[in-house]
Amino acid sequence: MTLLLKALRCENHTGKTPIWLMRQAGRYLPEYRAIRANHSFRTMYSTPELVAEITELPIKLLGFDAAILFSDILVITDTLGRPFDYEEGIGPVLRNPLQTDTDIDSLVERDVAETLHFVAQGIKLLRSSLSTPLIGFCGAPFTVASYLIEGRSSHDFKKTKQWMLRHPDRFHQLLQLLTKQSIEYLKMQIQAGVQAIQLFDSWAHILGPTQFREFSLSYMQQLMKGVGSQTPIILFCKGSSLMAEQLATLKPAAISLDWQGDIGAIRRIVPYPIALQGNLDPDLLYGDAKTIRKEAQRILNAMRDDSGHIFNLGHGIHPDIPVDAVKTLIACVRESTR
Ligand code: 1CP
Repeated sequence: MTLLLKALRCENHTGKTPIWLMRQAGRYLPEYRAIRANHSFRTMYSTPELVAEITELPIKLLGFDAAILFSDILVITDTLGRPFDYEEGIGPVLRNPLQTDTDIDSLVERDVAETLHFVAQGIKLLRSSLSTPLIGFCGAPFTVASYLIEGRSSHDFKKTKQWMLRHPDRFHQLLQLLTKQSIEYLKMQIQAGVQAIQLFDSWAHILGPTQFREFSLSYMQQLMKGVGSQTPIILFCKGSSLMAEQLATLKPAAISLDWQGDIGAIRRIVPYPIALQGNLDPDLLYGDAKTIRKEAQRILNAMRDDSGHIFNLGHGIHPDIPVDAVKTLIACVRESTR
């Protein structure tokens, strides 16, 4: 069994810590940018051969212990007839965001396997060539709902919160619809061959504990139930250091921590066999080799005797991080023995 899958069961007694990074298949790699120069983002994630090639890039170039499927959390919006485009300098932008709560009634439910067939095809291609486990993923319903409402990334998510508070029934209806589509989507990924799943609730940090439970956690729970317990599920939230205790009540295979919390201290409130993933501040990769090593070692030391630690960043790697910084980080994790 691979290091990642052992750690996801809290059964890693090899003395080595697996490492992969969120957004490892992305813009900090010159090889990614070279492919991107010739293709739109949409072409890249909807062409199975390109999906497979880009997913494998960081494995071949840098030697991570796991691959994450090259795709995006927003592809699911296509299954509700609300596609997004990627606009340079802005990010993902919905062509037709939800303007009022009654717009929900205009959402058309499309067959997930048919609409997103290229994802399954990409996974199947990867299964025959990839040397590491493959992590599939989807956005948590709350985060995807916020994109559907805001139309793009937002600083304050005001529209989302207004909708949530003024039309909670409608908001629940939207979350429920996204949950249903996401279960289908994850089942398709599992059937095609992913060996683990990560749920990204990137904007959960805007919620306090009560709203987090009602509008985020309960839908992640439904997703986990719908997908079944055969495939390990990693829960990532921005805010997961604060929400760790609540996330642990769902008994996921792992919780992926943002960088605000002390991973050693959080382990004391997250019981085995829940693994912990994380949690280096992504900005630290702007530092010199000495700084990167020092901070990575601090995390490794805190988790020294832990059979369920997966090294990762507290959020995605920035597009302008030097590849050498990533090499330094990987070398540090590889050299350390527990
Ligand atoms: O080439 C380009 O210009 C497109 C850049 C890009 C890339 C490489 C986007 C647009 N998405 C991706 C890939 C991606 N997105 C992956 C691939 C696998 C990996 O290497 O990790 C994954 C897992 C995602 C997930 C994703 N997309 C999230 C959740 C993770 C997180 O960072 O919080 C979110 C919020 C998105 C939306 C999105 N899509 C793209 C960007 C740049 C963003 C975030 C921007 C924003 O809304 O602020």
